[in-house]
Amino acid sequence: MKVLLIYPDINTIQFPHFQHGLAWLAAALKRGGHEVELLYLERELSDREFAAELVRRDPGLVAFSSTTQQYVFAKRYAAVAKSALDRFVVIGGIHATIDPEGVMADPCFDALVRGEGEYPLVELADALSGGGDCSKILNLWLRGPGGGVIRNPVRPPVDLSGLPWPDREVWDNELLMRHNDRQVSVMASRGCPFRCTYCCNTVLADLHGGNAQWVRQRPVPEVIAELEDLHRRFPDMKSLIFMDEIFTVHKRWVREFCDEYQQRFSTPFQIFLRVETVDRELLARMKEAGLYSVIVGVESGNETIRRELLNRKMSNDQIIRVFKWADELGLETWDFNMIGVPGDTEDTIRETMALNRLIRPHHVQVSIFYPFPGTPLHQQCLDEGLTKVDESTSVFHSRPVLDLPGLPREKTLALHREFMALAHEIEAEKTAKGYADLAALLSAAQVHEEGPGYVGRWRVRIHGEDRMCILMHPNSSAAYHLHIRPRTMLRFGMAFSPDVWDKPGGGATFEVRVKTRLRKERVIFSEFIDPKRRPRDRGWLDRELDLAPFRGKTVELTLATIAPPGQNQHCAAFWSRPYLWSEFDLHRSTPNQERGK
Ligand code: B12
Ligand code: SF4
Repeated sequence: MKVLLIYPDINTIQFPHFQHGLAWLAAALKRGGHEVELLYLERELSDREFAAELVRRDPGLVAFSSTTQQYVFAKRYAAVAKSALDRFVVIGGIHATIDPEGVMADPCFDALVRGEGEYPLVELADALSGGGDCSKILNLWLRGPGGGVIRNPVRPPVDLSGLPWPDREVWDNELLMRHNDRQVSVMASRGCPFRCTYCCNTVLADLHGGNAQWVRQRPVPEVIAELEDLHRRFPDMKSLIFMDEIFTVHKRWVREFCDEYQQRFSTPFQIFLRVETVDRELLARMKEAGLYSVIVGVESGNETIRRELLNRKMSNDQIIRVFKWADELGLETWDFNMIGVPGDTEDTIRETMALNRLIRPHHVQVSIFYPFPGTPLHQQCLDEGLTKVDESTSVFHSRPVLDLPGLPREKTLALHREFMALAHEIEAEKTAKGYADLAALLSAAQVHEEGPGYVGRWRVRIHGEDRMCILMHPNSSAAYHLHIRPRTMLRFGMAFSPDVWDKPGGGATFEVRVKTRLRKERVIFSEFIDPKRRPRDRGWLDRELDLAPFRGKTVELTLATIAPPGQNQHCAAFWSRPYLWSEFDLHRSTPNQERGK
């Protein structure tokens, strides 16, 4: 039977990504003899477009996968699917798992799968194609003959060694590579042994018989064999990311993995970790094996909120220590923060900001808390009357949904903006390159702005690559007084925000000018970029200028953007990571700089 997997990923801040759940489902279905296609909805389709796509693909079974914030789209397109094709429509994934009653109340779904879906989905496809009975499939909820809901129990967690590797064929791999900086995603385990009150893992663990059964680590040789296959498939991969919730759960496993990995591969890899699960020695061992970046949940800087409310028992000291070790070892660091949790006040949010100032990650992510149904913290929010209605939204991470005593929603939003500005500042300083990072030094530059807010520091993501930039709407400029060392290069990238690529208007000229004490200003670089008309200009356009003629001198160096008169002033032109670099800075380069990050 042909199964169409549908994954809405609309209006998120994410770029198209590889999703392991879908990939494992596709692999299991193919092994079961079924045909599989994936419809990755990265933009909103009109109902008519969606129906046409469905009719063209003509599946026997329509299978949605959805997170909570994407459920509005899943529900809408499921209704369209029902009327366009009238095939069996099933939904799985985290939202159906944590809010099954809510999902079954929507008549557009014939059934849902709670928890892990490989075996239930294959059994459902088998039953539907062979005319068998699907009413007793474990994990499946479906409509019974009298209109009631049949709620089958959940089977134990699957044995990961019994599954085929996640399928890579149903994906547009070139698109994924392009959008994710040629980073390939892999998973060596499922589940997490911790029980944070806001996290769906806690619900999943309970559903599958408790944390002990829920956490499963794939054997090292199996993971290595899959990595060998991935290196063969994607010879131009730049890095790997292990999407495991916590990569460092079992220290002994990590050491065995590092031994094997280091012998075979040189691809840098990135992981998620929890601070209690590592010590300096383990971090150093992973770094030696190829680790270049760690992603760490900090969530709150207030220890009481973190311990009592979020059930995260680590201390601030532990967090500070791990970031210090990472810095000493030359690892890139990311952290996740959450503001607007019950109990948060302006003061506690400022404590979270202060902790970030201390640990100074290379990338700081700040979300506004959203209570996911089924989690203990969601229940607490309901009990305390902090949230009223279902405020599900696809942009929840930047919109508060709680009414907290002493912290009105507008205040949470204002603090979020302030935290984001701090994040940019920390990142600019931390990722400083060479001996003069012009983005970090912007506040010391003499800025000419054509209008208010025309020049500023921004982090921008294009084709999956984040960069710290100077936004410079034309006609504006920033002039720096700098000493030019021997053998100095000016490195920078030019770009336009993807938001304007398809808007009317033209391009702009990026210009670099230099003035010395004795000579008047001259233009040493000028290039016109127009992503609206030239597809090749859609991306980071990196350049390097040799500043040898100015060695030993103090100069005024100006970056400017210029648009044709009266045109195109809001074209969102960016200078990405402009910095001066001399050969003597070589010893400062880190693996991330080598990767061009
Ligand atoms: C890796 C990951 C990501 C990746 C990949 C995205 C993804 N959706 O998986 C990235 C980094 C892109 C990401 C981004 C985000 N994520 Co995330 N992410 C995860 C994480 C840690 C693991 C997911 C995973 O791969 N699990 C392993 C696979 C094998 O399991 P699975 O995906 O659940 O799939 C299985 C079953 O669910 C089922 N199944 C799934 N689909 C279907 C469909 C059918 C028809 C059937 C039968 C079965 C079925 O079968 C699969 C195989 O067993 C989960 C945590 C978790 N435990 O789920 C959070 C999680 C999914 N993320 C979450 C969030 C909030 C986000 C962001 C919104 C964060 C943000 N602020 O930007 C974005 C949203 C992006 C998006 N469109 O989903 C929440 C979602 C909560 C919710 N209720 O919706 C989770 C649950 C974490 C949490 N806070 O509790 N995430
Ligand atoms: S450590 Fe991370 S994955 Fe584990 S329960 Fe807490 S938030 Fe969820």
